[in-house]
Amino acid sequence: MTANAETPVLSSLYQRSVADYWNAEKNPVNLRLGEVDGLYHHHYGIGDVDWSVLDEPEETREKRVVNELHRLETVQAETLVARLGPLRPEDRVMDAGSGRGGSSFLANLRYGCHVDGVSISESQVAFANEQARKRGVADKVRFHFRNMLDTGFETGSFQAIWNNESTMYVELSLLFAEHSRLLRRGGRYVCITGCYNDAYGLPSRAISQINAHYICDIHSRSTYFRELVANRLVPISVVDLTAATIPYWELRAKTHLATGIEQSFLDAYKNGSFQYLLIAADRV
Ligand code: GPP
Ligand code: MG
Repeated sequence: MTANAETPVLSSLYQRSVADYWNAEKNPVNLRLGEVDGLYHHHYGIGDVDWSVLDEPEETREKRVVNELHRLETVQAETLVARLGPLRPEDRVMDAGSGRGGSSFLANLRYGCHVDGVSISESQVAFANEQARKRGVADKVRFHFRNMLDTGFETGSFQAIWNNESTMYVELSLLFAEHSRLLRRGGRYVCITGCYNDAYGLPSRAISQINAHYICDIHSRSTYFRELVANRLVPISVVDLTAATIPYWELRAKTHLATGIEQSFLDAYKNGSFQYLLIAADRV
């Protein structure tokens, strides 16, 4: 449970339960997709769907479905990574909640930069470091068993930081204080997240179902902007990706890879109570 005697990585029972989930997680919807090209994602997809994959004969259908879902998830990660730049190869960036490493590898591919990924799941960290070795980028892309709320990295040492669907596991006041400390002035923060739409009041039932499924705690839209600004992170662009992610969920719901949470996402997005947002901010 500890990285060293003074600073335990996991600081609560809640964090322990999240770590247990990810240490044990082996969903085919993540592993089969990752096997396509070695980019293992733990986030959802965006963009137009090629529906012809569902018309395939049985022998080829599963493979085409896997490729199509993976393509949509990679488009999502590339959309996030594009907002981190411009970055130089000597720049250092951090992937907060790095999972099996997919977004980190894409950032390194695009910019050649140094990437540090952090996760409270030791299995994910080991998996991602093995991927880095296999891809021949272990000198530049490294994964650490650390807590994104208290990373231990040096103040002002990062040019960019992102969370790809990992902010719902932490209190944003603590997260953005740490990001603000780590980013140098003029650095960039980007997240893609699902948030509840507080124009409708408290979260809907579907959002409670998503929280229970992943052991997370989806924040309201207003919490993001309040806590960003309170921590010297000033939004420069906000993109509502809700309409762009619905087709991914429609496809996923119709495939052998569905996990049972698909209808909750579709209900929440379609009734307006839930939004899928990209937020980019500058550290001032
Ligand atoms: C999991 O990705 C992502 C989360 C738990 C974050 C929750 C996101 C929201 C927008 C609320 P995954 O790829 O591990 O999930 P799955 O196994 O369902 O594909
Ligand atoms: Mg997934």
